[in-house]
Amino acid sequence: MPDIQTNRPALPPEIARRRTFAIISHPDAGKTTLTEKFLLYGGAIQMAGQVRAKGEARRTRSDFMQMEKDRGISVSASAMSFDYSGFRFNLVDTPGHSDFSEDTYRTLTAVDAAVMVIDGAKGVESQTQKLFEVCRLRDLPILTFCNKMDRESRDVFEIIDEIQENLAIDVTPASWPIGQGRDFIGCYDILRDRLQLMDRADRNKIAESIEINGIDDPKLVEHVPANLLETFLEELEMARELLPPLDRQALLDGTLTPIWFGSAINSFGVQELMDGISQYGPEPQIQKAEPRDILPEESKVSGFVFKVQANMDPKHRDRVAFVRMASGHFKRGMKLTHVRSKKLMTISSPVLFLASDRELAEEAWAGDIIGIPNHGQLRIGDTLTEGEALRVTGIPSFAPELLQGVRAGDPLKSKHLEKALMQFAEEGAAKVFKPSIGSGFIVGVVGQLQFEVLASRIEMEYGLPVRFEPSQFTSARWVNGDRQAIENFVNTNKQHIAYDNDGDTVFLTRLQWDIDRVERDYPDVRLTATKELMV
Ligand SMILES: Nc1nc2c(ncn2[C@@H]2O[C@H](COP(=O)(O)OP(=O)(O)OP(=O)(O)O)[C@@H](O)[C@H]2O)c(=O)[nH]1
Ligand SMILES: [Mg+2]
Repeated sequence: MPDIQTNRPALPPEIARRRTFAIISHPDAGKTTLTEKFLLYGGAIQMAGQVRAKGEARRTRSDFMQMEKDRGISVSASAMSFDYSGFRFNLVDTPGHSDFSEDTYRTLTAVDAAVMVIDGAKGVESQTQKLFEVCRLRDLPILTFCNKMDRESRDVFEIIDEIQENLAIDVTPASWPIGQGRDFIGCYDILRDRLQLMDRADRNKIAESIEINGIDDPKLVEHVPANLLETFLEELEMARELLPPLDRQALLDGTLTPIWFGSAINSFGVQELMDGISQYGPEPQIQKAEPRDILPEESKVSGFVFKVQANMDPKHRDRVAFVRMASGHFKRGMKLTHVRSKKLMTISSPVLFLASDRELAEEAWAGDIIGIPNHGQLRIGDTLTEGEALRVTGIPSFAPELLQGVRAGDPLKSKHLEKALMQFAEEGAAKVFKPSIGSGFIVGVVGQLQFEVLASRIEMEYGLPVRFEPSQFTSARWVNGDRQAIENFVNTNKQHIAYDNDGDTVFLTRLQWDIDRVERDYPDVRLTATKELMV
């Protein structure tokens, strides 16, 4: 049946059943824990590896880097695919910490929806607000999960109000919590009139679910203690009166978010959220590109790289490009045009990211996220097509805000260090500059924690202890202009000049005054804080 609003034909069923989304939130709200439970219900893993307290060893699937395991925080986005009740989920767990937000923002260009996790005790936090604004810019539909309801939480109406006020989006309750903190017993599933009871004894157990025929059903009295029942019925009545009902179109337009309440660690409320994503979440959407947008149902295959990760798995020491398929039906072995270099690439060993491992992807449809192992040809922002010169647009690149020098513990290992740094630069994990005078490297990142991640990864992945140290420079600007203009500029500013990993010229400085001076004295050169990803 054609879609009434867009007048497009219905998507092929294989595409229509795909749900591709990112899980986002302020640090620590429970994204990785929720991801684990999705995998559990998706049948991808038998028993979710508990996400334990910070500092303890963890064994979650999406936090695979050593530093993530050690610290209990996510530092890198990771993708996972699994089937759930007839749907194919492609989920990306993102890091909450703002030092890693470039990764998160890029991920948001590759998904059709976001699941926003809120800590029930904290409500809308600063990073939630920022991420929400990015979703808003892209008109991404948002589904909300209010987590940690097993603990003391804030008043439910207060949380909903805060979302409506701070984020300027309508909220509709998809479920309603019964009891609070230690008295929390479960939720009423508003969309399906069921009572879901949480089992505190077994965290991986599927909640007991009882069908309820309206709020007068005597089963309610049987299962809900009298002291909680009265408050619950009052609240539910108020919620139904004050808050809008679930309207799928409003959700897809990004003007309404349904909210589920639950406790990821207790596997509670997760299945209802997954059913909600299946039933109400968006199908694969149109991808913005130049010179024209890409429709998922186009028969020709296209996709784009939104993340590159090296050394993901010590077993397969290689570099993987994360590719969001934008259109068509991809089959393994296809030859695709790498639009930036205009070269053909045979995609012979694409992988699907499953819970515990990767598997060869024999095929993929628009909406899927696959990994393409490569030797550095594929970079963030690259588009692959069956020949047409399309370029996906809108993938952000952040300006490096902190610069530090880096040195190998063993000075004889500086060639090794260079190799490691180039790898991370190509991955997009840092900007690396080689000053034109002197030796050593200068590394630029967005947030301080990225230095720690780099140091830890260089040591783990290259066996190379390194030291980061203060640099005399604090800002980096790419130098643009014609060749002659750049040459003149370079010759008179040698002590400020460095080259990035592509060999492009960069101006390093400590003072805004210097930047102003260049702009005044060299009208033919242009300094930019970021480098266009696609040239
Ligand atoms: N009480 C309670 N704790 C939870 C729940 N869900 C997660 N946690 C705990 O909250 C902490 C953070 O969980 P994570 O899943 O790592 O949070 P995250 O959002 O992935 O964190 P970052 O990736 O670092 O932003 C862990 O100690 C979890 O065990 C829950 O439902 N109830
Ligand atoms: Mg996490």
